[in-house]
Amino acid sequence: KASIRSFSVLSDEFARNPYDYFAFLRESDPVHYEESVDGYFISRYEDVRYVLQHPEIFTTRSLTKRAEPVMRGPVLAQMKGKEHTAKRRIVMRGFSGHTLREHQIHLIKHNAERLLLPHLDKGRVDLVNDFGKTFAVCVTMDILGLDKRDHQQIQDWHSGVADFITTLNQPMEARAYSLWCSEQLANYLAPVIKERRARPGHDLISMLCTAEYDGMAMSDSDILALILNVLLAATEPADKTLALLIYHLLDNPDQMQDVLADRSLVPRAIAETLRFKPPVQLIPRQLAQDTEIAGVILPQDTIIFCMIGAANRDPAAFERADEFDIHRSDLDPKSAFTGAARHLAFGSGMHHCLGAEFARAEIEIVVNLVLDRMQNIRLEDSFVYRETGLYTRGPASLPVLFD
Ligand code: 2IO
Repeated sequence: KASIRSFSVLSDEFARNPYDYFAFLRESDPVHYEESVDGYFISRYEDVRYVLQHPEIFTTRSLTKRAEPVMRGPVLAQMKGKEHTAKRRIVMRGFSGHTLREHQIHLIKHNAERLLLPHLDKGRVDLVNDFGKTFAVCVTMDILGLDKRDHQQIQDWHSGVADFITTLNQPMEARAYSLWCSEQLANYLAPVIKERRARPGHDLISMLCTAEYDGMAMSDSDILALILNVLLAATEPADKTLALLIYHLLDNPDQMQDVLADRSLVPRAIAETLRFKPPVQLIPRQLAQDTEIAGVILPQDTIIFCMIGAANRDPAAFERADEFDIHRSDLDPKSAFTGAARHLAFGSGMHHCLGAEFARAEIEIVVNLVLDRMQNIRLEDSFVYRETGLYTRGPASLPVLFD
């Protein structure tokens, strides 16, 4: 199917169906060099896990170029030591702080119901473009405490910023547009930060404004970077995960029936979707020293990309790894959303996704609502399934019909 000399992660074939090439990469080219990005793509489960669990060797320094220009300051993934522990805890409290739990479940439900309602009489909805994208950005805006009347604006600027981080060779004009979007977000958020410092509420921005690190309040630019960090990390993968889950249940009618009959299977279905098709397919790292991976010696400063999708389908880690099976015995829905997860969709080690538990709640609530309100849910007849994205990846659209 592919040969080492001609294969490229940037080819049209790979973009159409990367899953077809994962076995070739793991077996024949586990440390694949890509000239145009001057980086190596790591595809074996064991190697990817090792990389993610050794942040002193495989650093996040590459984010200074990949993310910082649009994030306008360091994100959590770039931090370490005391600063990382303290700031991660501050952000984490905004997502899952025990006093606010009920409130968060309520806001997820409220947004899902409000945004689904206008489509229910029609018997048709595109779960990505008519619902998922708006749902994802509205939930994030509620967590942050932003005015949802501006959701379209924020969604557009978010897309521009996400494009910068997730495009491997971004053209110059697109880059300029991304930087412009980032600037608009900064201008939009500056007066909000000012106001929350003066009159804090219970939202995440207020928590960032009032929290102290090392006995000091955070600067406006530190807060801005963390707001953009949350905006991106919470929004970008959410619509993709929802659409991937619904698609694979529709594609496996027996498993759809099982879930409809027993909703306690929903967390399993989420976890299996994340293993089978992680919405974040790549995690970049940069070498602090000369290092060997799978027999290949790479020099200090080398950029590498962990291929999460390929690692999650490694037969060395999962049985029948290329099959979508919510009942698989090597998947534990209890640990799947914690640092002890076997699949690598939330990363692994010290930077394991802090929003994992929130993501589970968000997807669980919206999937249950979709299945409750849309009887006899099915794909539109003429629909041709297509995914887009190499870095963050998901269905381009998912038009479903229901009674
Ligand atoms: C925002 C890729 C959407 C994160 C990123 C610059 C840092 C970090 C991630 C995830 C998901 C995004 N990286 N979340 O891979 O915060």
